[in-house]
Amino acid sequence: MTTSRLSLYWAPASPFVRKVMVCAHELGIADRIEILDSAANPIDRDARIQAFNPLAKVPAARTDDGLTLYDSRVICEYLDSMSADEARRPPWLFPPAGPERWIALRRQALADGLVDAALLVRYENLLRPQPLRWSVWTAKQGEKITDALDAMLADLPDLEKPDIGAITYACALGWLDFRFPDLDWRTGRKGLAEWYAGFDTRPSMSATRPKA
Ligand SMILES: N[C@@H](CCC(=O)N[C@@H](CS)C(=O)NCC(=O)O)C(=O)O
Repeated sequence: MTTSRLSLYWAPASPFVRKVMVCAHELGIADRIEILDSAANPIDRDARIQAFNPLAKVPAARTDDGLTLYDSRVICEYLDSMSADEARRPPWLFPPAGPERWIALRRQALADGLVDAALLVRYENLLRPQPLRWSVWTAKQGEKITDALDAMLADLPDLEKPDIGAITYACALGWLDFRFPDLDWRTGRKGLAEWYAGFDTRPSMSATRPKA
């Protein structure tokens, strides 16, 4: 693999974009990502993003040699593999096939799923016209968020190992604080709150705080 830089459709508040940037910081290659401005919106799709990703969602990326990459899961693994190839070492963030990998990927799926549900609630409240909003929909997405948080509490990653599972947990929790400050997810989940407080001190987290 010869690519040394990546152009990335980026958004300051997206937890999925943040996941990519946290990975880049952990790998020490954040300065090799060229940030492209974008305005992802499901009902006003951004044609610039769509040139990279038919779904017009961020993050979406393109390598120096013209390979387009999406979604966050693919871009994060690409960055890990690119950095490992160049440094001639094993990947750091995505463990090799085996129980450690499946657990890290499962944690990524869980925390991404939490954000998917929370994003649907946000879009429902922000984008859907008031008369069309459905409280049952919002409540049921809320159940998914609660159940995902409980599952995260029961399956805490090693604080010393910032793999893709841990990074995804942290970006999801940071985004809940940012977009749903009244959710109070810490109550009754002391272990998860403490884990997050510890992970959030990493320089990769400080460098990527979400902004409105
Ligand atoms: N599974 C995707 C989710 C990406 C996603 O939902 N991004 C949001 C911003 S946080 C977006 O682009 N929304 C616009 C849309 O839904 O059309 C990933 O992991 O990258």
